[in-house]
Amino acid sequence: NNNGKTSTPVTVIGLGLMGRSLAAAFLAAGHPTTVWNRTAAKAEGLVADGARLAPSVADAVKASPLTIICLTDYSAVNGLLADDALDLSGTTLLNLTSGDSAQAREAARWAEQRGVRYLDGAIMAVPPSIGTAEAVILHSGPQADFAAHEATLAALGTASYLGEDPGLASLYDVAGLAMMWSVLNAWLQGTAMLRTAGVDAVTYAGFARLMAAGVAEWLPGYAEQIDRGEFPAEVSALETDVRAMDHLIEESEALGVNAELPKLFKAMADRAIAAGHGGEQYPVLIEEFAKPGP
Ligand code: FVH
Repeated sequence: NNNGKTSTPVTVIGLGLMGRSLAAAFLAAGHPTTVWNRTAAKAEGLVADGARLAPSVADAVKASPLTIICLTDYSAVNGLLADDALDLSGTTLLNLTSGDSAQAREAARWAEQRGVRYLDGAIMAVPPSIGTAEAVILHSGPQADFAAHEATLAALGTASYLGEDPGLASLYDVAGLAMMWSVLNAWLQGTAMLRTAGVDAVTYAGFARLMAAGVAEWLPGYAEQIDRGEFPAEVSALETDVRAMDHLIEESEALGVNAELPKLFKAMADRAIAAGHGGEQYPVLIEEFAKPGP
C-alpha cells in the first residue's frame, strides 16, 4: 500500500467517454492501470497520466487481476473476447457495457464455458461523476468475484452488489431508465399544460420537483402491498384515481396539448377496474404491468 491507497493493477478495455473516466479514476486512486482501445489515440491523455497502453487485448487482459470492459454494446464486447487464443485465466472480467439481461446472461454462460471469471455491471452515472460517491455502479454475478475486487472498484464510486444472477445489473439498469423517462415525461406533460397559462418551465419545475420527491416517498409502503398481494385502499381507491385521470385527459385536450400519456394511464387503470379492483389501492395495477399489453 502506498499511503493507504491500494495498488492492485487494473485493466480498462474501451476508452470512450466512459472508459476514459474509469481509467482516470483508477489512476487517481493509485492503481497501476493498463488500457487498450481499438483507436489507440484515445489513450494518449491517460498514458501521459501514467497509464500503460497495452499493444493488444491479449496483453491487456494478462496485465491485471481485474479487467473492466466498457464498449458501445455487447456485440463489440463479443467481437473482442471471442478470440479463443486469449488467455483469460488470470483476470476477472467486469463488463460495464450497457445491454439487456439476456445479453448479460449469455455473456455469463460464455464465460462459464470458457472457465473465465465474469461479473456483469451497469453504470448508473455519467462520466464526470466517476470517482465520486455519486457514481453508483451496479454489479451482479458470483459474490466471491465481486468481493475479491470490491476494494479496487471503490475507486469508481459507490459499488452496489445485487446478487448472483448476472442479469440483475442490466434489469436494474433498464428499470432505472423506466423511472427516469417516466418522471421526465410526466414533467414535460405538466410543463406543456402550464405554459398554455404563461407559466414558464423554471417556475413549474419547482412544484414538479416536490411532486416527484413526494411520490417517491410512497414507494416502500406500496411495495409492501405488492409483496403481500393485498391492496387495501387506505389513501384512495383506484376508482377515485381514474376520475382524476379523466380530468387530466380533458384538461390536456382542452388546452390543445398532447394527451397520449394521460390516456395510457387511464387505459391501464380501466382494465384493472374491469378486473374488479376499483376499490383497491393504486399498486394493484402491478397486475397490468406484469403481463403483455393488448
Ligand atoms: N456516456 C454515458 O454517460 C453513459 C453512462 C451510462 C453507461 N454508458 C454506457 O457505457 C458504454 C460506453 O459508452 P461511452 O459513452 O464510453 O461510448 P463511446 O464514447 O461511444 O465509446 C465507445 C467505446 O466502444 C469502443 N468500440 C465500439 N465498437 C467497437 C468494436 N467493434 N470493437 C472495439 N471497440 C469498439 C470504442 O472504440 P473506438 O471507437 O474508440 O475505437 C470506444 O472505446 C456504453 O455501453 C454506454 O451505454 C455510458
